[in-house]
Amino acid sequence: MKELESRIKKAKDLQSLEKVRISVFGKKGDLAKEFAKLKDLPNDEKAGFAKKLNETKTSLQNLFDATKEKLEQKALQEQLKSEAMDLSMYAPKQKTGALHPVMDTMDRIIEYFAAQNFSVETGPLVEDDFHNFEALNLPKFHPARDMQDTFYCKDGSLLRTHTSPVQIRTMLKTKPPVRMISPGTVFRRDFDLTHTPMFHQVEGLVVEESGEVSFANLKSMLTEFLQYMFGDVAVRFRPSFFPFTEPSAEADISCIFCKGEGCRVCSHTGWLEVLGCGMVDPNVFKAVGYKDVSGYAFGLGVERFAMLIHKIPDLRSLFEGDERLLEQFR
Ligand code: 2U9
Repeated sequence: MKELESRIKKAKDLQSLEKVRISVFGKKGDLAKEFAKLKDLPNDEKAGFAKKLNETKTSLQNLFDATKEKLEQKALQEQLKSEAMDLSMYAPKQKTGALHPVMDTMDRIIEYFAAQNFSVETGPLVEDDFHNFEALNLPKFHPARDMQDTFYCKDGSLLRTHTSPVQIRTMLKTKPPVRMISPGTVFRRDFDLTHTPMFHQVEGLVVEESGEVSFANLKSMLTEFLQYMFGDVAVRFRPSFFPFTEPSAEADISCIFCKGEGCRVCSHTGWLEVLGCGMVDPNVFKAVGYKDVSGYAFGLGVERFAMLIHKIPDLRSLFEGDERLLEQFR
């Protein structure tokens, strides 16, 4: 009995206690051996021996349970100590990313038109002469091609100068009606204070049966869009010219900096030009084989929108990757 007690007490951890448990309480353990002696005892000694043995077993079991609890506590304390965190330790600040203001603006524009049932179409950045120019009423040697300073590849392919070829591709593969926008990257050989060789556009196109859409529809649709993007602004349309639309117009909003009073940003006109639009020229429909339809289209530069919305004065800062600018959009 004393020997068994000391065996339990000597266990240093839960593993060694488990071994002791098997050797004392197990099927082939010391207690089992003692109980086995019962059958060989004379009947009158059996009851007394069994009683004593049961008392011994209970007392060993109590000692075992207490020891187990003590060792479990010890193990827990050791685990807590080894896994402890030093909350005063220096931790460098983690930088989190954010959408670039141009992408954020693009997403807002896309969300607006998607909610108005426009499909969102994309196309290749490397285009051919037909989809980028010819089909858009810009035949070879047309003076309007000078408006587009183009990056050409040696094989005659080119970097698209606008997202309009996506509308051409969409019309070539689907029947009218069409209600789409084409957001994306475009390229022009232009690099100065107000132009970068790569920039972003969102263009839109609506085509219906002849007579179903009018310039008035275009004006009201764009007025609502511009007021969604810029808030409580006045919108006006001025006649303009684009080879792919006729009639064409440019849309202005009342200056968001001076509320139309006149300031340096709006060149003291009270107005800011924000997009171009018009009724699709019949020659464009002819190029894609659309008959008896009418439609309107518009195009805008996303960088200009982002600069106006966030009051960013210098276009080039959008492309420099300077964290001091980007940090402000987290
Ligand atoms: C098809 C038919 C017509 C797209 C249009 C504009 C007017 C326009 C400029 C805005 C600023 C380009 O990024 S910018 O410099 N765009 O003014 N874009 S109408 O007209 C289309 C397009 C495709 C088939």
